[in-house]
Amino acid sequence: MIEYNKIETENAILVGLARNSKLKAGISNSLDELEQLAISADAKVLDRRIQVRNRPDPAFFIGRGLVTELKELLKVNGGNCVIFDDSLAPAQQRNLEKELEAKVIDRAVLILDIFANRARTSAARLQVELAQLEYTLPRLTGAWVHFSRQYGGIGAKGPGETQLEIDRRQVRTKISHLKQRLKKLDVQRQTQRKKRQDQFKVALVGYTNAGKSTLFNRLTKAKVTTADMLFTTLDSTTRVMSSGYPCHVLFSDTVGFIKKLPHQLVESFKSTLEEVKLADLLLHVVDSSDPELTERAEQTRKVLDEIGAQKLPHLLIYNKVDLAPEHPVLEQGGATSFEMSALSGLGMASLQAEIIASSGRYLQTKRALKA
Ligand SMILES: Nc1nc2c(ncn2[C@@H]2O[C@H](COP(=O)(O)OP(=O)(O)OP(=O)(O)O)[C@@H](O)[C@H]2O)c(=O)[nH]1
Ligand SMILES: [Mg+2]
Repeated sequence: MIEYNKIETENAILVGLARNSKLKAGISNSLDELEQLAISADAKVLDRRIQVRNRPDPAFFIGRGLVTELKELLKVNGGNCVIFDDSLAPAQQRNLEKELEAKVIDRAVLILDIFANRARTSAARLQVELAQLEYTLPRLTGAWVHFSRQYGGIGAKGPGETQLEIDRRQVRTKISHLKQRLKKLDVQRQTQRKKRQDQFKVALVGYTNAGKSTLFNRLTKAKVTTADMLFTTLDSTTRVMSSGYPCHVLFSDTVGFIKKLPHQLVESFKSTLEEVKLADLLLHVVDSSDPELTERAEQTRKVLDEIGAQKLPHLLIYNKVDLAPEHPVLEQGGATSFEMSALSGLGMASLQAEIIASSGRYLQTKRALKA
């Protein structure tokens, strides 16, 4: 992946749109998350604005009044970037950049940028690069190129530099090459998966930072990196356990989900997310101490829906109960739930007993089918 030399750090203003004033508090939480994303992408956040407006302006997304205010704010605070919480149409982005004379990006670009920085395995790097190119293709115009050349930084990593020299056709060719390479990797994966046919497959899913990797490490004695930040895990890790289980149990730790995960990423990570789709049991991990617990669990379900994994049997894991013994109870569609702390180990025994029981039932069904 091509790395851009950072020309200057982004000093950014965050912008969110609330359809009505009742939704303002939710948008404010969303901007808190956007700020975390911005910080993860090495930007500095100077200020934020929420505009109440029942529909986005077709040309500028926000109203002209706010455009003028942002221009002034950028000037006064030495800002050079505006980050929108919602997806901008290519034309809105161009108009805003022209008017504000600053770089304009949206949540999707930030997420793509963080993924580009953190992807380690060749599959993850190819998948991110593909997603970036798919995102960039409709935005390849003189204006966009001009600003990314001028400012560098967020959104200019990965294929950013290439787009300066090449035209759409070349980007399309690159996309098709990447797809071919990913297809080859997919064939290798399929072969690996065939070998796992008799294993009981358990996949951990959930919003980013819920504690999936911490739980995965407890379940498998692995040492996957865990950290209090968004998207620590990008590449899936699997471990097979047999001791104490009636059959081999394959655990997979996967990439976390987030609100407005760019669809290009979901699309290009499909083969990684296949681990989830092919699981026999999902552990949906939620952070009990998260004030946005209900909404974020819903977002996870949406992504599961998008990848066709919504009907799989699942357990609901209220993690981090050490921080929030009193947490909201989710509508869980008949799923068994567990209260636990992956950090301290509280509640592990009952979860493990349930996985042992489920894998036992799986083994019985397999045997019955073979007989
Ligand atoms: N207090 C407390 N903290 C926890 C618990 N489980 C995880 N954490 C912390 O929460 C943070 C995120 O944990 P991870 O396991 O990295 O979360 P993840 O879901 O894998 O996150 P991503 O890979 O970024 O999507 C880390 O700082 C963990 O130490 C818990 O039960 N209690
Ligand atoms: Mg993780």
